[in-house]
Amino acid sequence: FSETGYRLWMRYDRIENNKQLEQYRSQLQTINFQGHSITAQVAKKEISSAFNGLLGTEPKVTLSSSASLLIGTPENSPQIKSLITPKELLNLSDGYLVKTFHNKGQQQIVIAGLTEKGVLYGVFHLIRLMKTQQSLSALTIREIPSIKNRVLNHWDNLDGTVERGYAGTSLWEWHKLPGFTQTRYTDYARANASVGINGTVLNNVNANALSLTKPYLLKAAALANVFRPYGIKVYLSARFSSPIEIGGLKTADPLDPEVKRWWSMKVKEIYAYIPDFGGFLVKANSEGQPGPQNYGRSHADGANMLADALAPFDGIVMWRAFVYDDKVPDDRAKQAYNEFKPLDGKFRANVLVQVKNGAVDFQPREPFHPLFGAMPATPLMMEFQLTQEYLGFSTHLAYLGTLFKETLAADTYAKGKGSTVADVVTGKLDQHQLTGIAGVANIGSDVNWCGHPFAQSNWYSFGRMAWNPGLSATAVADEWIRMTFTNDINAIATIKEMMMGSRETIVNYMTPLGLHHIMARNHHYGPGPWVKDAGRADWTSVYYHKADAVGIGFDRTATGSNAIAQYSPDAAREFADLANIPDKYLLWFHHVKWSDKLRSGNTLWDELVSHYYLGVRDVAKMQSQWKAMAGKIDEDRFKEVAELLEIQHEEAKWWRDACVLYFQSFSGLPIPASYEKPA
Ligand code: GCW
Repeated sequence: FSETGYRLWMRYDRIENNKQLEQYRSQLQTINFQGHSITAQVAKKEISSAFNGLLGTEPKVTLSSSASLLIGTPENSPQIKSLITPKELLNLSDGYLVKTFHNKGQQQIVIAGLTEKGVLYGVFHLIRLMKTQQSLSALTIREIPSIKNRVLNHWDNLDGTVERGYAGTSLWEWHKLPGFTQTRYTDYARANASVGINGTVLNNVNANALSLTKPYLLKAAALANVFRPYGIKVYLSARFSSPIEIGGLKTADPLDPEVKRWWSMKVKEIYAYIPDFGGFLVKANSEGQPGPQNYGRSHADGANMLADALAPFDGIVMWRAFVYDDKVPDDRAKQAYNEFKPLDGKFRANVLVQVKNGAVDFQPREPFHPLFGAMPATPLMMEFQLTQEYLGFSTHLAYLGTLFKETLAADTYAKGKGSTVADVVTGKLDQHQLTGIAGVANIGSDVNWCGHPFAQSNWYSFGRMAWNPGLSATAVADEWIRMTFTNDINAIATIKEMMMGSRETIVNYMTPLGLHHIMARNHHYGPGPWVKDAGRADWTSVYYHKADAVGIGFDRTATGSNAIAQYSPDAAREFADLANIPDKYLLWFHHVKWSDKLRSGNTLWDELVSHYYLGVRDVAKMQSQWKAMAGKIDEDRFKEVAELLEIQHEEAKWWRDACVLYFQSFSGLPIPASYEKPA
């Protein structure tokens, strides 16, 4: 039996630490688990397989109020009702309590939720505590999700391909649905529920209208049936021109009464098959997709028309703000703000505007999107990309928890210092009840789901941070390592160090100091700073780095595109001021002379070169760190990561050499002597 990584972070193997094992066994002898809903049933199943695996024994089922593990809601369990105060349950929504009580020398652990979904999440929390070998003796946990809709976006096409997917083909076997549903769908749901993900958009935002026809709706309904017990709602990407393509109408104009009627009927039909359908995700008037602007209408007109159709069923619209068009002769980074900011307050109550973390496109590093904080009257949803389109696909090791955290913690200054992006997304800053966060999935048919064993950590950390954006990237990495690889303290320290530096390392050998979008054309794998497209400035790398004999970088200050003015004055001031802007955003906002001195004392040229060389050296360092993990990790995953790191090292050199030599053709400066010898 080889370790393929299929089990993700949900490996229920016997706890190796004997003392810990004995303690858990003695603390968990009997269980009183109330509830009969489909959700309670899967929670019971989960806890039984976790106990069987981790402890090698199952607690005895009992109805006794003194069971060592008491699980339920105040509604279904009189014991829980008497133990938990109404105050503790206040605003718990789908959250939960995990508490240890001590009674006459007896210890009792209680998992309580207001809803059975909350109970399920509490069960997964207890399993996590055990898998990470935490003490259960004094628990006082009260967890409430900070964001309501925590959703994966699958860019899966109906033909089984996945746009920007690097982990095999689509998980959804459309041709066998709805008749056959594989057990893998259940494992997918378990993994999602274990980190609190509660929604999934099944199909690509570059949508095919066929996905809204009856045969495909029935397939989606079959998936929804599998996911429902795990508290996961199904959503669909809606192609805006569907009324024409599958409805036989002449127009998709959102203000046309026939079009409105068509969508209402369509929505009604969907709810007949999927009673808890989540709603629509829409990419409109971007990269050639149809949308309301085709009819001279605004994004709000389009979103509101769909929102009205969904409202009677409590469905929502997630309307993407990722719009750009080469017909708009301005800095592409400005377009979303220019189109959406004027629409603030014009959307229906069940519309979320979904904004990518940065204004260009899921780069290894971008400053936060200027729309965050700029649309106080509209709930904004965060969109992160888990699939590594611009970060080495599933070949390079990139833990993105640090990227998520960097964006969430960024200060928009929208309402003064401390107005973080996280506060915008959680609705805290502008008191929104409807909140959401999306992760573009990195999941496919690969045996290990995500391609690279470490890519699993991005699915995991997305879920954990969607639940609680306050979690630190280190804490999440720590959990994930313990659950996925080992509880060995030394191994954890080493692997954590690799993970925590991994994204910065990629930034260093790909796009240091604020450079962006210099990847090869179309597929975005490998360097392409020289790329030129005769027809389209915005598909040209040269456009983004703007290297010339004087220097390099995109002037987005007042002397350039002035994209900087889209940020609130305090944030803009920091970015505009060369003395204050963090180096990591320098060339995003400024065109800097090759000879200018940076904070480090180096000239820009020397600093740039040093980042490229550092990136390569740090991959080599990861390789030697990983080598030391031999014997501490199962052989299969050890070998896989070692070999992928080998490829990554080669490709980091490829990036470094390509970029340094290319930029040198502008700077005309030598590579500093200390770097002449390749690492
Ligand atoms: O990052 C770009 C990708 C496209 C993608 C688009 C989007 C789904 O290169 O493949 O299309 O973003 O987010 O809409």
